[in-house]
Amino acid sequence: MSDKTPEKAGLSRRSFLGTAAITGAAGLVAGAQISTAHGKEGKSGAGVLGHVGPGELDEYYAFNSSGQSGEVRVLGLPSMRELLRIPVFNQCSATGWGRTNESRKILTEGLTPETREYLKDKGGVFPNGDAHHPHLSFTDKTYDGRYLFINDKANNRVARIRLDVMKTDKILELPNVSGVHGLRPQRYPRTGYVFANGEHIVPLPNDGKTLTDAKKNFFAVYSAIDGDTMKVAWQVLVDGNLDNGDADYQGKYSFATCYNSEKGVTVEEMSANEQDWVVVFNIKRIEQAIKSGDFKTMGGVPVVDGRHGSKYTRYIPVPNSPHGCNAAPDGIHLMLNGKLSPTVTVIDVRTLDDLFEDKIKPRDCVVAEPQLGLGPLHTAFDGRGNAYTTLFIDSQMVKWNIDKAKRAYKGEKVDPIIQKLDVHYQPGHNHSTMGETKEADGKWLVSLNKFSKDRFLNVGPLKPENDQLIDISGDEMKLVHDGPSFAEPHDMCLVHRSKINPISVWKRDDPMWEDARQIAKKDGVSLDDAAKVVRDGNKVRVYMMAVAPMFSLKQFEVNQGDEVTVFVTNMEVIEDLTHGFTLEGHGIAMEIGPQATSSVTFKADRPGIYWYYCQWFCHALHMEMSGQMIVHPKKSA
Ligand code: RUQ
Ligand code: CUA
Repeated sequence: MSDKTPEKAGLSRRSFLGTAAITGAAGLVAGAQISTAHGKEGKSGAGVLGHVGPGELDEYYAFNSSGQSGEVRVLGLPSMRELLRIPVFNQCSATGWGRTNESRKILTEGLTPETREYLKDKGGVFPNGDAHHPHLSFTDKTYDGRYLFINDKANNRVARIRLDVMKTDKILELPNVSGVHGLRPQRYPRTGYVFANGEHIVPLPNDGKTLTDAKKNFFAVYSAIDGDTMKVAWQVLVDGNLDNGDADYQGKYSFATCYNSEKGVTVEEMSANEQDWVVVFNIKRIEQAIKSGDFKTMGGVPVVDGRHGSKYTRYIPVPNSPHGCNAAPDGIHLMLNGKLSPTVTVIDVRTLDDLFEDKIKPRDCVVAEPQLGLGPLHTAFDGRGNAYTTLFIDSQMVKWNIDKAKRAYKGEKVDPIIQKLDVHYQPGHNHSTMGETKEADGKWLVSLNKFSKDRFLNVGPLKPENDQLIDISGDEMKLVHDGPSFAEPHDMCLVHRSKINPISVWKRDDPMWEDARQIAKKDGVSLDDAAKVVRDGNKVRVYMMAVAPMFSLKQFEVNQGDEVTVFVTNMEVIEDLTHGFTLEGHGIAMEIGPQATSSVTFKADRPGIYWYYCQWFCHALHMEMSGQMIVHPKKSA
């Protein structure tokens, strides 16, 4: 917390609030009361299954992607209560994401020059995203609580969310790629790389000069992003397309499934082959290729040729149009979910060194291929040797034993299937608590179902999805809870709360508003103590503070046609005391968290009086927390 509290900034809280009477009302500030009352730990698993009582805290965070809604949602588990929405690729009416200068910088700085040019007369930022795969950063094979990464299939981007403040801080557009789909961070030694799959095949460069002959001219590209700098480290050109991916537990290999080895453009063409494949990427060899210059620079990044015959990749045949790709917490097994085949193909990653040395054939890496049911899409794990696979067509979750599946593959008469549980309906992803880390604890499983049909009150033609909570702590899976969710969570990470330690009050030196800090410095003001209007030609910069229930500027005046930037700093030092700044008639609203600064730039081209107000209910006198922008009309010539 900054030592620049309002008192130190020369503004006593009392004088800032104006009267002692109003100061007395400060006791009605919600945050002041809550700050000492911490909830009790939820008794998850005890008492009523999955029930977390009023005032009790959940044991797990669930980070839920939101598909075409473009955001990330944070839930508590097992209660499945929604706690937060983190805007990422979308525009947010509450927080001003997409409108504030801070968010627009993040939304624009990672775009390619071509996209920036394209968006120039279209508002400068993409209005949408399609976020499928949220995954946290790792250190030594488990979550380290630093970041969450997520893909945008719609506009070819990867975003990073800071988990200390639960805000997006970087968004990178990948060049050479069409449809960023599968995404996984490196598990060991740390993240490290964030691997992202290009799903659609396109000509390279995709500049209109080549438009036909997909088989010969179209390609997919695999990307490794440096998770620390959020820059592309390298890319690999592959045969076929790429769907989902994962990384191993050794830091040696990463993987991507391919459902279109045919390089078809119609459904018939894409599903013609009985087998497609999983591509295995040899991270060390690719790093050496980058060092020794065995790459082409395309779209400003190094691209290694990983097509058939390359020493950087291997293609292991997998039936049939495989989808999900899941590394087991035992660090040994990789599951490739057959989708059009009723099987899951299991690879032993310890065989991969020999595969790259050409001592064995690709299919020699397969150690099991159990028949599980129709439409296997994704697999989760309990850390006790069992796997849980979603069956999209059968609308079931199947629990099976990895070791038994291996014995059956060798010819032993044993059934790997332990239980099939009906889910409602058509599950896509599933995720188990800590299930993609070495600390998989086998307590809960969520089935993310694509259809809810009759499970909830009818809300018209657009039904919610249904994220179902399943207790997997015992021998039998037990369905515990139906969780409706709006369009359209794909995947979810279930993280023990001990891994996540967000702050409640921003630090004044946070990099989020570094630009604002620099601009203020040039104007000779400090964001921490400002109540000031600076005119600079036809640019006007307005600095103000927010402390319940007032803005430090009750009024500011500009001329029609001025470019106005408003900086608001929230000087509250207690938790859960967010203010807002909404300027009526101008499409402007922003969130300002405790000790944060937010800014917004707009053209004042409507003469008149416009009220601004705090849109976050913050005080008994919240309605009074307002001020006026006076816009003087242009003098007619
Ligand atoms: S995919 S339903 Cu976009 Cu994760 Cu498998
Ligand atoms: Cu500040 Cu409402």
